[in-house]
Amino acid sequence: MNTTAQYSSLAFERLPETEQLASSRAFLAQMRTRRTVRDFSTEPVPFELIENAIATAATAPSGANQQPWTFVVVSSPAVKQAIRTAAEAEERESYAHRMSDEWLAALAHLGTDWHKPHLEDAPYLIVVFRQSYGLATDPETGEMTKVKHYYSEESVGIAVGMLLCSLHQAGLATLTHTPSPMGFLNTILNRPANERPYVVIPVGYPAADAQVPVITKKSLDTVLVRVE
Ligand code: IYR
Repeated sequence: MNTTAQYSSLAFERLPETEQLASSRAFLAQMRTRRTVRDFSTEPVPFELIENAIATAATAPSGANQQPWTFVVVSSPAVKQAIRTAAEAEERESYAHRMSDEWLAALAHLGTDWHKPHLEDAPYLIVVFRQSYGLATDPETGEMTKVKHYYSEESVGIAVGMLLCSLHQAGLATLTHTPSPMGFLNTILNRPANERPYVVIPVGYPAADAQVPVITKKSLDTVLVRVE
């Protein structure tokens, strides 16, 4: 018997099946229009859209409900420029020397390279940090102690998925960008050692002439396996 858990009744609205289907189909159709965008307009975006997306992400399930995430929202042109400069320096090195031929070949159809103008053009960068462990004050000694976090990679991945859905639903474009290595983000954004950069997400409107690579998604019958 768990002696510390406390419960309340679940608030759950059972929908009629027709409504379930309509809602599920509408969401699918909406999500199918999402594309990763690399060409951003500098047009400003209402901050509440960013705030609501982060509030949505923060409802995600997480290991032991530890919510091991921090979302840093950057709109300062000087800080965006610093991030771009550092990211491009790393990416330049990666594309030239660190990525294998196999990796470069796998990416070729996306047309990416080390240039990252979107890091300055997009009105907001959401930099997501994963808290690899937590920090708590020991009530007896008053000292800061480390708290182990469980499944933090999975937890932050789920939260980022929900963040991307919310931003798309709000009519915004995103790019999931992972410069490698990303340690410079701790320095520029002054984040503590328990926070590891997870992904940089430029957010905004697509540029008027934005181009996207022609790609397809795997068909349902190749990704869905039924065991009945
Ligand atoms: N981080 C690099 C390279 C890159 C890697 C993968 I895997 C991609 O799907 C796309 C890009 C970059 O951002 O260009």
